[in-house]
Amino acid sequence: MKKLLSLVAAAATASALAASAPVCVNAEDEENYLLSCSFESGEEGWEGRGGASVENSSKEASDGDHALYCSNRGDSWQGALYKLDSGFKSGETYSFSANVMYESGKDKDLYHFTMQYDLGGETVYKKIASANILKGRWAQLSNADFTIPSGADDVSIYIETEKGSGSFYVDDVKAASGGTAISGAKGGKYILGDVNTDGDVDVYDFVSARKLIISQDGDKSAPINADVDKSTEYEINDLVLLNNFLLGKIKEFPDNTPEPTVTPFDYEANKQFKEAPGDYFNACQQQGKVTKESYNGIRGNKSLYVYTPYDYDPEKQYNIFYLMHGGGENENTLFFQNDTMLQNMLDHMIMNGELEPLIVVTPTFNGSGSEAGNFYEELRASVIPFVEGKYSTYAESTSEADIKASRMHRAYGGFSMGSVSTWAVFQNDLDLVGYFMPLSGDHWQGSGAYGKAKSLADAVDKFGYDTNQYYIFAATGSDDIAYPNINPQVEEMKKMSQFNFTSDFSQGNFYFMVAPGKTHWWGYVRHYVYDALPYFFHETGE
Ligand code: FER
Repeated sequence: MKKLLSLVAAAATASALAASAPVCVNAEDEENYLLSCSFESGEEGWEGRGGASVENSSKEASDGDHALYCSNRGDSWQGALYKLDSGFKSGETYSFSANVMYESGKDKDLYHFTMQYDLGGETVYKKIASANILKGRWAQLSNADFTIPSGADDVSIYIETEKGSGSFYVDDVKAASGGTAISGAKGGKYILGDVNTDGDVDVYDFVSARKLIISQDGDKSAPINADVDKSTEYEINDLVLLNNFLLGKIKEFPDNTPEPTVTPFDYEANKQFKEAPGDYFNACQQQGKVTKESYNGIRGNKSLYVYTPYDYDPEKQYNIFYLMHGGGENENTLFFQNDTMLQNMLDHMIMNGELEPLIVVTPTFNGSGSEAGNFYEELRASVIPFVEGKYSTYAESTSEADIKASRMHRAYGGFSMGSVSTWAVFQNDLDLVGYFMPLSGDHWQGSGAYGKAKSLADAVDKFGYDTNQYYIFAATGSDDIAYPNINPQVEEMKKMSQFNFTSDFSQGNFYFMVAPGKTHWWGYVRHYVYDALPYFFHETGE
C-alpha cells in the first residue's frame, strides 16, 4: 500500500509521468524521482543488451545491499539496458544518474551512460554521460540537463564501455526532471591529482600524497590519480607537481607518458574461426624475406628459417614468433609447402594492417636427441640466442636476463607434435615466452586431463607469474583427431585460477578456438594462425 501511495504522489508532482509507473520506482524512493532503480528487489526491468547478461547481485552495492551485475559481454556496446516508458516525453529535459563499478582489467576504464531511440526511421545513440572510472571504485555517471529529442520513440538507457568486454556493476539509476541535482557515488573517477579519490583536487590530496611517499609500498598502493605526470610510477616528482598545482604555480600537469612498447587492440571476447581471404596465399606485392640459417646448438648442426617482414629495418625492434611443424614434417614445411604458404599470408596480413610487422622463425625438433617434448631445452640454450643475436628483436642482448625481460614480445606455437612442444615450452620456458599458440595437440606431461592441466598451473606457480603475464590462444578443429585429447585438458584448465578463459586478453589469458568441421591438416590450421596471431603482443605484463 505504501508503494502505491508513493507512486501516486510521484505521478501527481511530476507532470511528465505517465499513468503506468516504471518498474524501477519503489516504496523507498523520494517522490521527485521519475525513475529509481536500487536493485534491492531483482533486476527491476533491466535486461542484457546485445547478448550480455544481467543479474541481481548481493556481492557489491553502492547503496543498500544489491546491485545489477552485467557480464557475458562479447563487445563494448553490449551492456545493461532499461526501456523507458511513455512517462518520459520526447522534447523534454531530464536529469539522469547511474553508479557504475568494475572489478578487473585495466586500472581505469571509459564508461558511457547512453540513450538509444528511434528518430525518423533510424536508431540513434547519444551519450548522456561518460567518465573514466577507477577499478574497484563506484563512480557516478550523471547529466542534469539531457533532452530527449523531439520525435524520439522507443527510448532506452544503457551502460556500456568504450572498449573491451569486462563485467561491471550498476546501482542507483535515477531520473528526475531537468536541472535536479541527483546525488550519487562520490569520486571513483580518474582525475589527475585526486589522490584520495573523493572527486576534488585539494589540499587533502596533498596530505594523502605525502603519506603515500613516506609509506614503504607507496608506489604500489598509490591510485593512478597520484601519478599526475603519467610516468606510470608514483614518485617524489608527482608530489612536487601536485604541490605546485595546488599553489597555482602550474595550471596543468606535464605529460611524461612513456613511449608505448605495445599497441592497443580491440579484442573480441569470443573469437570465432574465420578463414583468411583466398588471395592471402598468393604472392603479395609487399614481400618479406625468408632466410635459411644454420646453427650449431646443443643438439648439433641444424637449420631453421627466419621470415623478416617487408621493409625490415635492423635498427627497429620486432616481436618474434617461433612456429613449430608437426610429426614427420620439418623446418621447410611452413614456408615451402602448398598447404601452408605462410609467407604469403604474413605478407598480406602485414600489408593490410592486420598484423604488426614481426619476425617468424620455423625451427625443427628433428635431429639426434631432439624431439618435440624436449625442444624447450634447445630453444633456451641455442635457438633464441642464435636468432635474436642476429635479428633485431626486443631482446637488448642474448643474455638470459635480456631474453627474459623481452618475453612479452616473444611467442611460441606449433601444430600437432609442434603443439606438444608448445605446451612443454610453456611448462619449462615460461620465463622466456609470454604468448603461446598450441594448435591441434595436447600436453604430454601429467596424467589424465587434470594432470596435464595441473602440470601447467604448477609451472605458473613455480615461475611466479601473474595472470596478465602469459597468454594462451589454443585452437583446433571439431573433427580434428586431437580434439578429444585437447578439449578435456582445456576444460580442466578453465577450472584453475591460473587460467581465465576469454579471447579478450585485456580481461583473461586463455582461449580455445574450435573450427567447425575442420580436421588435422595445415590447410586448415594455417587459418588458426591467421585468427590468433593478431591477438598477440598487446599486453605489457605490468
Ligand atoms: C595430439 C597431439 C599430437 C594428437 C596427435 C599428435 C591425435 C601428433 C601425432 C603425430 O604427429 O603422429 O593430441 O592427437
